[in-house]
Amino acid sequence: MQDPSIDTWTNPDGTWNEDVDWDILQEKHADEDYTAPLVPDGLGGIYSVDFIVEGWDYHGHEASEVASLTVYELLYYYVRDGATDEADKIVVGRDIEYSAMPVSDDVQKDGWRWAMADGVPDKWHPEPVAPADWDHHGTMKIPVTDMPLASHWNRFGPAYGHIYVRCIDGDENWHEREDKVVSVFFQEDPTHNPGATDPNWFYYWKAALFPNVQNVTYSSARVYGFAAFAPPYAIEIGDSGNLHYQAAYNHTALFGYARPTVDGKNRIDLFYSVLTHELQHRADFPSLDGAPDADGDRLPDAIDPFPGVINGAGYGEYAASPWVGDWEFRARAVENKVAPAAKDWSFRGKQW
Ligand SMILES: [Ca+2]
Ligand SMILES: [Ca+2]
Ligand SMILES: [Zn+2]
Repeated sequence: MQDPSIDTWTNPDGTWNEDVDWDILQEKHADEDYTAPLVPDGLGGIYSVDFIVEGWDYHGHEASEVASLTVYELLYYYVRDGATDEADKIVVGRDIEYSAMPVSDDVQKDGWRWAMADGVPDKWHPEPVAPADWDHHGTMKIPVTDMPLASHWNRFGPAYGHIYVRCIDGDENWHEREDKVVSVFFQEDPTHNPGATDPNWFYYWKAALFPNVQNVTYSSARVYGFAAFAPPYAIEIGDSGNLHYQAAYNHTALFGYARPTVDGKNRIDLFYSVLTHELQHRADFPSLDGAPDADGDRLPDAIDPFPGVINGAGYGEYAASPWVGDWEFRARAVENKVAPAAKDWSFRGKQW
């Protein structure tokens, strides 16, 4: 048989591939590399590839006998949060369950290694929990010392969640995959961040939503929030910035919307709302600079929602104060905020 030649193989779905190798035309033989596709779902992680070599010329066509090759996939079963079994979602400091398996038991598997793909710098360093060493399945955990700086809050999520796993077969061949991508979350707690003193939800949400706003701190002494009346109008945010800690919110129906309720999905919204509220106070507090103020409540007529009435909004909690009620009205009028989901990588938050 003269040239040309074509070698041919089957895909896992039964279709045929053809690879014209023009070197074969000259050499009549060639070494070919073949990268097997991943096993499609539903085939149980195993399939056969049939190879034949065909050739034809002006005189005719010949084909070799079929040579079958069995392809095993190093198969992911799951990488998930251990307590909730949420697939492809893991949380710093919580147990992560993992499992992968070559499907054939007639091939010895050993030398397992699990990791998260290295970055520069390396972001996550999961370690095995049980058993004490890596295996094809088990539990691992990312240490809380891996929590990133606030300005690196978007290292959570899938950005560095690439899972790497490898094993060795009975012929001492290494097999590895790193195409599993999981999203990494943080669990809200009072510490566990490089800032050390603030709750981590405050630490990360402040950076995500208000990265350039200064003089905002967390204070456990505050219920909701507080803005100082004198420069630099420092703001303190309390635990009500997060419904995880406090269910009730003392909100009036004056603005025609319901406060967010506790449903496990809106803590970042509460933080966004409370800080937006305090920032309105910060904007208003310096406003009285000799401008007309008919009712003397220290809100100039131009921005006083009730310019002729002291505490025109009628806030009962401010009845003892001669003037702050209408300031409060302005802050509550702007506080109904919904945070973009992309800003929230908290466990059981908007992207969980
Ligand atoms: Ca006024
Ligand atoms: Ca007024
Ligand atoms: Zn207020």
